[in-house]
Amino acid sequence: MRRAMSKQDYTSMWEGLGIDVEAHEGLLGVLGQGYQDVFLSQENRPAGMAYLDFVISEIHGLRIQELMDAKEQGRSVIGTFCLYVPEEIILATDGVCVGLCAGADIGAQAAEQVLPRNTCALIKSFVGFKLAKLCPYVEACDLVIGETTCDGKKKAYEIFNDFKETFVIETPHMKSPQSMALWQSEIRRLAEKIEGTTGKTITPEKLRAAVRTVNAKRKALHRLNALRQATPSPISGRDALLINQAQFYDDPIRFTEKINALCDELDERVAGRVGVAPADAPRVLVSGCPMAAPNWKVPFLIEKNGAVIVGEESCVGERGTRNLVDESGSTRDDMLERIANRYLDIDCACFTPNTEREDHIVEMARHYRADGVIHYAIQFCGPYTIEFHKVADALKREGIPLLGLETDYGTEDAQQLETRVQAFLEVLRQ
Ligand code: BJ8
Repeated sequence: MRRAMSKQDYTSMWEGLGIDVEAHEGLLGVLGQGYQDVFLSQENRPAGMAYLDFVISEIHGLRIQELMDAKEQGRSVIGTFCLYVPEEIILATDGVCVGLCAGADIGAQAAEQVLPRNTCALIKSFVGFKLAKLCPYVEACDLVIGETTCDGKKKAYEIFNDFKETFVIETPHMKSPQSMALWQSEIRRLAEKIEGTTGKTITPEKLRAAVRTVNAKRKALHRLNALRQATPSPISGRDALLINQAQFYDDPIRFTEKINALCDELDERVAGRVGVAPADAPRVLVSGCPMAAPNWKVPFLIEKNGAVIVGEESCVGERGTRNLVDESGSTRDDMLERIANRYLDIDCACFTPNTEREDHIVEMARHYRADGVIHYAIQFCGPYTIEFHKVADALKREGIPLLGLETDYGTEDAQQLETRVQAFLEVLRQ
């Protein structure tokens, strides 16, 4: 997003990573404009969002430089695609963890050379970014970790592995004692692989410190979420989404400090009833597939039409941060077990049955006093498009209005989506 932001020239760093600098320049130009329209055009933003503007402005610049510096110091960079990969284990080897799921369709053409066209946009995006040489994060990684969540991802990793070493862990699809035993052994296998890659041993002390670091980050995000219960909401849904997206790239300790400082400011806003939208603006909960950066289309459409998003039931949102790891373990195995327990609680639609997710959506709608729910599914995503039916039943039983949207990363359907969003918000206003 250089055009809008960073002054420094990182060209030689990108060239060293094998990035297609010309195509990458085009990407940054488009994203810089999008950022301007979606975020910087908002009125009455909290001052603390300046930090997030800075993070995003340097997301392919200074942050990549930090990763290269870390590698220089003998630390490894490990990429992940999914919430089921515990960041704690990577941090315990002094590694840097980066989230690689991509939210732009710029590499889709390249991806379609190796993937069917009717693959979900998220998968096409991460494969396309690699094939089109557009992502400095992937290139900086010493290893990437995949998981057997949905069919599309697990098959795409076989192809991705031809271009970048990808270690795949088996995520179960049910939450039985047998699944837990499998999952715990997969977590131990992952820990051994990461130790092998980084050349560092995971000690109980390092693992404990890593658990505390990630728990502190999640607590800061819980604090942010709690503040969004207020009317008027002290922060927009777009900005909250941006924070949730940035947590996958930024240094966790610095990020936690900055989000806590932002929450101090939001505390004052709540006390003074300062909000980003009028008190009678419709309050919307967004639920569904993850919105990886820079996928901002749907939240922008919702908020530009006068509503305020008060929560995200998503992996880039509350599904990703809901539970903490129990910090009480004393041995390495104890702690790995507690980590496994926490991660198997995540209610991704790849699990069956997945009634916890229905319950969480209803709970969140009540907790954030949402007037309605907008369910967002990426086209061709089997788990979330199919689970929509169950979600709709659960919300109907509770009398909570629901709009279901299915879309991709393109802009062709923006007008049609906006018309549907406007009609839904009209219903909420009445
Ligand atoms: S824990 S949601 S990050 S798997 S949108 S690729 S499900 S076809 S991203 Fe996910 Fe982990 Fe679950 Fe979260 Fe497949 Fe659907 Fe595409 Fe998806």
